[in-house]
Amino acid sequence: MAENNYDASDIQVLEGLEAVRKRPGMYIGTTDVKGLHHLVWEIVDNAIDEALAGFCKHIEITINKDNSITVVDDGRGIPVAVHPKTGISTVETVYTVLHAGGKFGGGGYKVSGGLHGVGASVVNALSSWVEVTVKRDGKIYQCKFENGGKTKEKLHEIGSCESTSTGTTVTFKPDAEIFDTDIYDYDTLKVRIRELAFLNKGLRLSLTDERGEGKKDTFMYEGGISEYVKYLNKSKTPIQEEIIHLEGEEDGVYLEVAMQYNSGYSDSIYSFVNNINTHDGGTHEEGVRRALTRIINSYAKKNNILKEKDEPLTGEDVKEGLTMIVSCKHPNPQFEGQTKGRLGNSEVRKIADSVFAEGFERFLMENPEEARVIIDKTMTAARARVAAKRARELTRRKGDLDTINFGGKLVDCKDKDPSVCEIFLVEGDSAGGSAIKGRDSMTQAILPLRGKILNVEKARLDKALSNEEIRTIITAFGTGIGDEFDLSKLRYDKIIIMTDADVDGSHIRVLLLTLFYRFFRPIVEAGHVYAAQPPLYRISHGKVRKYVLNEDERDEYIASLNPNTRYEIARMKGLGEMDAEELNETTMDINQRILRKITVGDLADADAAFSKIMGEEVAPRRQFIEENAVYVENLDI
Ligand code: TSJ
Repeated sequence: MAENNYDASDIQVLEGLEAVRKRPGMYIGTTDVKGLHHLVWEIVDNAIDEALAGFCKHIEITINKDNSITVVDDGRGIPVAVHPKTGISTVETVYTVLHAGGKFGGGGYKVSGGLHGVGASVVNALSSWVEVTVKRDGKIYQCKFENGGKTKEKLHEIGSCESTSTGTTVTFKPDAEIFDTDIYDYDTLKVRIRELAFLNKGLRLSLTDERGEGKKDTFMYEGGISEYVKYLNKSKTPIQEEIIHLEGEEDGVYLEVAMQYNSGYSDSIYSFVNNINTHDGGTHEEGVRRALTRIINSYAKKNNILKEKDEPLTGEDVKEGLTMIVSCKHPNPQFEGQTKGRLGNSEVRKIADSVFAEGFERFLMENPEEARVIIDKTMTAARARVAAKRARELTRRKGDLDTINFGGKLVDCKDKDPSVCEIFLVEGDSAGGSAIKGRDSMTQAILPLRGKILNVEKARLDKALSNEEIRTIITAFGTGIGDEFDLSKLRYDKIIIMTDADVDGSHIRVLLLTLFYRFFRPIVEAGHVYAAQPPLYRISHGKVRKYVLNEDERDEYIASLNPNTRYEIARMKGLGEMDAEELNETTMDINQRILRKITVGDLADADAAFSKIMGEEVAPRRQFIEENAVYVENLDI
C-alpha cells in the first residue's frame, strides 16, 4: 500500500459548508431516503480505509433511538495535531472544510466514498449535530458541531485511556430540514454492511438497532469473497465441490476473484472497486471475462473436448450458471458513466486479465475433474445458445402463419381460438390427403409428415432444428422452444398423433414423443398430446357400422349381437388406404373417434426410458419397436 506518512497540508481548502446545504444533491445525489443512508457510508468508508490500511479490525454501527447514527472503529484515531493550513486540529479540519476528505488518509486504497467521496464535512453540513471522539496516545479527545457544521466545541481532551486503546467514534444526526425522511432502515444498512464484510475478509462489522425492541447483526468472513459466492449459491445447486479463489497484484492494482458454477442458466457476476459496486462493470470485469473465455477455450481444445471444427465458446457460454465476485483495489480509480458505476482505467483490463488467467489456468491444471465439469457446462450452454437462436428465428416468423404456407405442408384450421383447435400429425402424404378432405376445417388442422422424423435423442439440438419436419412442427405449435418456450402461445388444444397401428407407425409415434419430451415437455405435462387410434376392424350389420380397435373387441362385439344378425367383418387397411369419409368416421370425428391421452407420469423414469429407447443403444430400441408401442404407453407417457 502506498505512503503511510500523513501530510496534513495535503488537505485542500476549497469552499465552505454552506454550498453543501444549498445544493445537497450535488454532494450526495438525493435528499430522499437514499441520500439519508448515503451519509452513513460517507462515515463508514473512512473507517474501512483505516481497515484497508491494516490498522482496524472492528467497526460498529448503531442506529440510536433518535435515528442518529454512531460509527465506532478501533483504528489509530484521526490525527489531532493542528493543521498547518487551517490552524485548527486535523479532526476539525476534516469536518469543517469541504473536500478535506479527498486526500485525507493518504493510504493507497482510499475508498472514494460512494458518490463523490467528499466525506465527513458533507455529513457535518447536512447534520443538525455531530460528535467526534478520538482515542489516541492514551488520551481521549472530543469535538462537537451543530446546525450544519458550526463548531460548538473545539477539539479538547476529555479524559485518558490505555495507550493501546485507540480509535474513532462519530455520532451524527441528519438534519430533518434537509432530508425528506429521517428514519433509518435497518435492512438497507444490513445488506451493505454484510457486503462490506464479504469484501474485507477478517474485518468484523456489526450493526445494532437501539430503536424499538432492538436488533443486532455481526458479520465477519475469514473467507471473504469466497464466502460471498457460497452465500449467493446457497439457494442454487453448485456443480463444483469447491469455490475457486484467486488473487494477485500488478503495478499496485490488486485483484481478487471468487467463483463457482451452479446448475442454473443465469449468471450472478458482481464486481467491485475499492468496495464500491461497479454495476456497469468496467475494465476489471472485462479483463476477467476475456481471460475466462480464452482459458476455457484453450483448455477445452488442448484436451480435445472442443474439436478443431467446432465454433469457439463465447463469453455468453462460459458465464451460464456462473456466480462470481470480482474485487479490485485501485489507488486511483476512475469511475465513468451516468451513475459512475463503471471502472474506466484502461490499464486495469490487462492486469485483471493476466492475474485471472494465471490463477484460473493453474486451477484447471490442478483440478482436472472440476475442470471437466466446467467445460461440459459451457459446451452445453453453447449448444443451447445455437438452438435458442434458431428457435428465435423460427418463432419470429410465427406471426405470419396465415401467409407462409409451411413449405406447403400445414393445412391450418380457420378458427384461431386455440381452445377449440386441434392439429393432427399424420403419417404419410396419402393419409394426409384423406385427413385434409375428411376434417372439420373450422377446428382441425392437418400436418402430413413425410418419412421419419429425425431422432432428436441422438441429434444435437442444432441439427434437430435444421430438420424441416421439426421446424414445421415448432412453427405450427407457436410456443417456441428452450428458453423462449411459452405454453400460453400454444395454438392448439389437442395435438393428435395419427399413425398406423403397425411397426412403422409406432416408430414414428415414439420419435414424435421424443421430440415433444425434449422440446415441448410442458405441452405433454399439460395433457395436450394424444394418440389417435385407427380401428383394426369394421363390423357392419344393417345400417350399423361399428369400428373396433383389436380382435378382443371384435369378438366381444360379435358375441353381443343377436344370433340371427347377419354381419360382415372387414379388416381395416392402413390410414393411407382409407378414404376421407372413413378416416373422418373412424379417427377424426370428435363424436366417434377414440383418443388416447399421452401423459408423463414420472418424468425421470420416462426420461431414462426415452434415452434408452432413443439413444445410442440399438438393441433395446429395436426390441422396443418390435414390441410395438406397448412399452411407451405402459410407461404412462
Ligand atoms: F472521517 C471521519 F471522521 F468521518 C471518520 C474517520 C469517521 C470514522 C468512523 C472513522 C474515521 C477514521 C479515520 N478512522 N480511522 C482513521 N484514521 C486516520 O484518520 C488516520 C490515523 C492515523 C494516521 C497516521 O498516519 O498516523 C493517518 C490517518 C489517516
